[in-house]
Amino acid sequence: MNTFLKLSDEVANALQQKKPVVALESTIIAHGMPYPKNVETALAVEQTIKNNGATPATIAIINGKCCVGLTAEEIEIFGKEKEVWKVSLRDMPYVISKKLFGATTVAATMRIAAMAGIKIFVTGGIGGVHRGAEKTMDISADLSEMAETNVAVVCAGVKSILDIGLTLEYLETKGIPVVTYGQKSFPSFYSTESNYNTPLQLNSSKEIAEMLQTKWALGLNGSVLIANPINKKDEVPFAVIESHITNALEHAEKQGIKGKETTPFLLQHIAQHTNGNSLEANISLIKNNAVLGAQIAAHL
Ligand code: PSU
Ligand code: MN
Repeated sequence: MNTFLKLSDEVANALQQKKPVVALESTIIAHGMPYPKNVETALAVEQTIKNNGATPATIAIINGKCCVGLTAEEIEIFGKEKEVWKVSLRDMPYVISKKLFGATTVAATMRIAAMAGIKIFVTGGIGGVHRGAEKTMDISADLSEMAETNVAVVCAGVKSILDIGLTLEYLETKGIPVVTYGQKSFPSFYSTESNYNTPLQLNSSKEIAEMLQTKWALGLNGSVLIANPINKKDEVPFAVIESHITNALEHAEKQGIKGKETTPFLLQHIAQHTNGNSLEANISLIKNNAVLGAQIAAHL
């Protein structure tokens, strides 16, 4: 086995016995939500996965190892500690060789999940093509990773801090299927709707699992984006969130926020300016995704 990989006993046993395992990322804990809600949510999501018959595997970099399956104490460190790196693919060799704390993004989490043999990964939202990317070229490594690595991603659609249309185009170019669970509209994270229809729709976890198996059996490498709309009662309507996003983007521009700081800055700004409403929506949708992810993993 890869010497940089360290599986918890729980995860190693589950994989050995071919039981369902669901990967989880750590950037959402360290850079996506404030303390202590981040830690509470991470633990609640793990519990939700267990309640639905699968083993959770939260992934992060600790002391030179890609850790798959964290203890509650380790999750607490990632939620609290200020000196945690946000690790996308390009940061992995630096953070691992320097033995720093690294919270993994969707891209890095997928790669490590694949090393461990995990096929399903649950998160809130992926990175994508940013608004204005035709000038900044800010396109998340999450998308190029999804073109390559055979780990399916369950999320709540694409957040409109990104250019949803361009992100869908990019996914199409890279041959990444985008399937929405149970509805025609492509969801936009906080809202069940966006201004886009979903390219594909499936209405059960079983059908989704069958599609994943078919894709990989055909030798078509890469991910499938599984968009799971937030529960209607918890959503923040599209128009409401849009005004906060416009505001956050203006502030980012004024303060010269660039590169890897962009996504965490926007997320934090929106959370602050929606009186925590967006945070509650975020927590609700990720638990909702955990249920679907565990169900799909069980069918695989
Ligand atoms: N979108 C969210 N919450 C998040 C992220 C994105 O709604 O926490 C995080 C994920 O870890 C994602 C990363 O992989 O941000 C993307 O960062 P970037 O745009 O710098 O690639
Ligand atoms: Mn970026």
